[in-house]
Amino acid sequence: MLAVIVIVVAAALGAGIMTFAVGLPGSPCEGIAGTTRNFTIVANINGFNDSKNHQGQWPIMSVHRCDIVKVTIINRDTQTHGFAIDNYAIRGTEIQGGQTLSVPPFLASKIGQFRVFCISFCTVHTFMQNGSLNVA
Ligand SMILES: [Cu+2]
Repeated sequence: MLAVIVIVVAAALGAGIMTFAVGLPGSPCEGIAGTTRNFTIVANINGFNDSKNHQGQWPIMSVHRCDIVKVTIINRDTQTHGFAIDNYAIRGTEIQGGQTLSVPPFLASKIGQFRVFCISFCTVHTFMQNGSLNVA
């Protein structure tokens, strides 16, 4: 029984890695070789990429469906900031002051506009709630 459980877990983990690499069988990205899209977000006292001085959605990251998205966050502030993306990185991550962090790359398999926001309460929090990942 234990052996069966181990095999099932191993298969699930393997499938997880394959899902990341080529898309789930039968998924919209199966057989599609997307482009890797790199984005750099600088967090500081003016928000994400100066979002405090932008109206509406900012920053905006635009990709095509089935692209692989890599986001690097550079925190040039002294305080901690957070980073999350609806649907794709919902748990989010925190970046301490002065640190740089790369979000685990993900496959943009779902079309839509997904909110990008800070999850760590900070002095410019309200200016860090309306970024967007646009998957078209
Ligand atoms: Cu914040």
